[in-house]
Amino acid sequence: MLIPVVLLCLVFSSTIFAAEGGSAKWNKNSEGTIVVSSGTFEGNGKKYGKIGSGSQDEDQPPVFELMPGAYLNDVVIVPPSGDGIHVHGNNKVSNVTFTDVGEDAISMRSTFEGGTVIIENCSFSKGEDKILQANRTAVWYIKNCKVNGAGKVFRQNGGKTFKLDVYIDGLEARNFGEAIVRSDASACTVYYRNLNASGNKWKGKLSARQWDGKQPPPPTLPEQKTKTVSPFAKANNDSKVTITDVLLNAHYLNTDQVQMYDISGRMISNVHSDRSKPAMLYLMKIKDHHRCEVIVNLHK
Ligand code: ADA
Ligand code: CA
Ligand code: CA
Repeated sequence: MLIPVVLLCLVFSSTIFAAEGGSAKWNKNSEGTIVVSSGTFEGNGKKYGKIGSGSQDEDQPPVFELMPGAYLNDVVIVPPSGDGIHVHGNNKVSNVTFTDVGEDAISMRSTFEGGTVIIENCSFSKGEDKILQANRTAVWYIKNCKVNGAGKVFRQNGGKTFKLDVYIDGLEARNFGEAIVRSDASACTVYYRNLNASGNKWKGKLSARQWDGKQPPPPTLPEQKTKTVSPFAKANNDSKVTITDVLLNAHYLNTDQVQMYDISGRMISNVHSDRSKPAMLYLMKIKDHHRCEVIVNLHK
């Protein structure tokens, strides 16, 4: 059954829908993050980044936020690179160069239900700790990538047991401290071929198997189906938008600009406190001339 997940996404007053971005629907949130809500953001080799501190601090904003089904192609991410690229499932990241990885490079958040992530022809330099971070059940396919400098290339946190399948076909990894993949989950399986790595490959309870590229078949992505409905529901000073079953990716929001209430009418504050948890939003009051956009994701 097709259960639409409705995502409420704020588009701030000076939103630009420029030629850049190709077929993508995207906007910049108040933190400067480029939120790609659907389609493919074509960067044409341009530089993005200069966000956050580039340190190991958590809670830095990402440079790109790829909503479920959104793709990113051909960008260079320059420091400070903040929290890199956030993915949510059924995303493709291709031809992306990180010249100096920040807290991490690509992480799947736990806001949505996960899905497949393909990372193709990307290179990651100067990472201190993690390059790829899995916070949700998913299939990851790492294809023709290079890492130069990392603690671990791929990390599922200790104490986490959710299922992960990690396919590696073509990875050159240099100057990493701990392992290519570190996971304590026995439900984490790595299938690999064409791996050129100079150190310890695996750490933890995962199982790693040589892969012939055919069995299991390489992961694929579903057709890009994310569709925007109701182009813009305009909200003026005092309007309240009432939507049920809204899953809100809370860290888009700047509490100075938006007041949110839960279903009992209690104001929700401090929405930044845990970026990995979605907030259920039922009532929303939007100040000034900000607009809101409702997106129905047909993958769900
Ligand atoms: C830490 C943190 C996780 C997650 C992760 C990440 O491991 O404990 O909740 O945020 O970083 O994705 O960067
Ligand atoms: Ca982290
Ligand atoms: Ca991170």
